[in-house]
This record gives sequence, C-alpha cells and structure tokens, in this order.
Amino acid sequence: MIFNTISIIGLGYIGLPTAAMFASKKKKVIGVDTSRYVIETINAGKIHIVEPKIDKMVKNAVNEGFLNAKLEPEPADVFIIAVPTPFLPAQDKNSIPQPDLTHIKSASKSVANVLKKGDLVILESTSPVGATEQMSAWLAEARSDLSFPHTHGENSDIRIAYCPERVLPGNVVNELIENDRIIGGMTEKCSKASIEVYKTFIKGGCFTTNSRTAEMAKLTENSSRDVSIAFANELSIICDKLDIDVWELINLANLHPRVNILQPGPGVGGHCIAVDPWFIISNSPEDSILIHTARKVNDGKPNWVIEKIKSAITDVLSNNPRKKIHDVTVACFGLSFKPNIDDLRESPAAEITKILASLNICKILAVEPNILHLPSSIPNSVELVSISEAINESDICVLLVDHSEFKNLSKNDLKNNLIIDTRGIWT
Ligand code: SAJ
Repeated sequence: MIFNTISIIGLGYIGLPTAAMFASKKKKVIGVDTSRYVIETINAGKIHIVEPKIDKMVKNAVNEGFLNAKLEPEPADVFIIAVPTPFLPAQDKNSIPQPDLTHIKSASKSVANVLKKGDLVILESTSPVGATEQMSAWLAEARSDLSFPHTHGENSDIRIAYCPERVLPGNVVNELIENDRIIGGMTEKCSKASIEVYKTFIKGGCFTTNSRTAEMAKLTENSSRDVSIAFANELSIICDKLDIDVWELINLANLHPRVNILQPGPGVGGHCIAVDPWFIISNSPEDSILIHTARKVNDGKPNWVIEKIKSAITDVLSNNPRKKIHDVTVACFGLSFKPNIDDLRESPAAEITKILASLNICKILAVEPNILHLPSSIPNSVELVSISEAINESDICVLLVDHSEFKNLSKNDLKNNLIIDTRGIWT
C-alpha cells in the first residue's frame, strides 16, 4: 500500500507517541484530538503527557512540518484510532462493569466524513471482542456510498484492521519499535496493508490474524498478568496469617525451572491491567470465573492494607498508653501506580492514602519523590513531605510503591518506626 498521509485520532499516551514515530520517518501526520488544549500544546512543539523521548520527537516533528494537530479529521490515506475505551461504572457491587465505546463511535463518525475509496482504518484502542466489526458498521452507516469489509470482504472500498498496542508506559518509544505486533485485518488485504503501514518504524515481527482474535489477544495479555498478580496477592495474605515472608517464599518457589510467580503489592493499578479483564468478563460472565475472581482479589488488596494499618495504629497506642489516636502519624511511601513514574491515576497507593485520610483517625504524611504537589483528589489533610521528614515524624511507615529512592533506605534508617511493607523491599 502506498500511503503519504497518516491520521492518528486521539493524541494520548499511545496516539501521540505513534504520531511522533511516523513523523520521525518523514511521513505526513495529521494528529486529531477533541481537546483544544492538546492541539495547541502539540502545535507549539510541546507535549501534554509524561513519557521519555516524546518531547524531543514531537518538537522536531512539528518544527520540520511533519506533524500537525487538528480538532477535526482531514482526508488521509490511513486512519489510526487510539481513543480511550473506559468502562461504565458498575451499578452496584454485584453487577459487572460494561465497556464504554462512545469514543470509538464518535471517532468513527468523524473519520467517516473524510473517508475515500482505498483508505485503511486501524483500531488500536483496547476493545471488547467484536468492536472492530462494530466500527466497520458505524463507518458504513455514515457512508452508504462506500463498501466495507463486514459486508463486502476483500472487495470492499475501505480496509479495516485491529492492531493492538502493547507498549509499557515509561518505555514507549523503544517498545513501539522493538515489540512484535499483532495485525488483525478484517480480511487478508486489510492485514497486508496494515503491515506495510507499521513497517515504517516497527523492527519487531508483525503477526497476522483476524480482528476478533487480535482483540482477544490484547485482553488476554493483560488478563493473564492480572491473574498472575492476583495469585501473588492471595499468597501474600495467606503468608501474612501463617507468619511466612511471602517474598522469600516466592524467590524460593521461583527457583523451580517451570515456576514464575509475580510480585504482590497493595493492589493493581494503571489504566490497562485493572480494566481490560472486565472486557472479557462482561462478554462472557458465566465462563470468566478465574478472571473475575482475580479482579476481585486485586481490587480487594487496598482494603486489606488499610486493615493492616488500622491494626498497626492499635499496636502503637497499646505500646504508648499516653498517646491519643490523633497523635499517631502514618507516612505513606509512594502514591503512583507503579515505581519511578509520576502517574497517580488508578493508583492503589493513592487510593489507600485517600481512604486513610477520609477515616480521619490520625495524621497522614505522603512521600512521593516524582511529584511537586499533591493532586486535588488527595484530601487537604494529607501533607506531602520528604523521606527524612516522613521517617522522623511518623510512627508507622507504609511502603506502597517500590520507588528507587525508597529502596536505598536501610533497616537502620527505619528502626524507630513500625513498618508495613506492601512491596517487600524493607523486609
Ligand atoms: N504489578 C504488581 N506486581 C507485579 C507486576 C505489576 O503488583 O509483579 C502492578 C503494578 O504495580 C501496577 C500494575 O500491576 O499497579 C500494572 O503495572 P504493569 O507494569 O504490570 O503494567 P502497565 O499497566 O504499566 O502496562 C501493561 C503492560 N501489559 C503487560 O505487561 C501484559 C503493557 O505491555 C501494555 O501495553 C499496557 O498494560 C497496556 O497499554 O495495555
């Protein structure tokens, strides 16, 4: 497929780096986003996300004229849709969250306005099985003058594929280039055209399948990790009751050549692992027993940590009879959803700190070396402090995120504090 102009719809954590990659290969890229702030930031050669290397790439791409951001799609040869697919919150604690495809629907409608015969539309957003066929139907609804693969197969005017991203936040540029890629064309021609597009910058292999398998593959990868982490989290709860060091246990079990247990923590955060399994569960609720249980185990872990903190507070009070509960200080080490990043969204560490503060039983300090100010989602009563202030002023130190800065602390530094270590770096 010969293509000159590529349009990326949705300039977030996946869309913007992808746009920058194509532009760095001297392809004309039109980036589209509904946020005026995002458009203005990018067209000024700046970025609105935190991701290494992207700032320089975007600056060069904009200065050299290869990347242009717009509020509405313009004609292009290839459209890559990378918009969010959140889930609709569950109605009650027994109902299953349902995927929200509103953004894909509106992106399809706006792309449909500028589609021409021969164009390729690729969906990259994490999606439930069947979303690509649904997108094809939405496009067809808007453009009865064109034919689409769900009705016309290989003879369709428009090619459509599902090609999920699998990059790790913090290492997006390298993984975009090096990772193998799944190419789920609705027909073989759709897959072939997509491979030619991605081979512009991808060094990894491109493996073709149909769109439904590609959708399921993305959900499977993240659900597999969620289930594995749930196993580690469940072990940590069992071991706590049995007075066994779970990290020593896992290290020992992992010496077995066919065992590879992941690490327990305060819960599973981020925008992918804790979300994507729901797309399988909502499609097949009766058959997703293990995947659903894993979600419950991981979602339940923050509450278990809160209970541990409450019982540590009781210990502090019984060891210091003159202390009142409001004199007890708890320091939460780390707020982000994983180590060495500043992203606090969907973070179990931030959630635990928030819940603890809302209980209003004692003073809460927070240490987060990757931010300068606490976000508004954390109650005002929480104070952001340095590592040494947290150690000196608190009775209880709760390790929530294994940031490098915390790994350097020795047992001696923490000898006067009661420790709850959800990551196993101080034990
Ligand atoms: N976590 C644990 N224990 C572990 C590993 C992770 O508790 O042993 C926790 C982390 O602390 C974090 C959460 O899991 O709260 C998710 O972190 P992560 O590093 O596992 O994954 P993400 O969300 O940053 O990125 C994942 C990746 N998927 C897989 O590894 C299968 C990435 O490759 C995907 O592209 C990304 O989701 C996505 O966009 O879907």
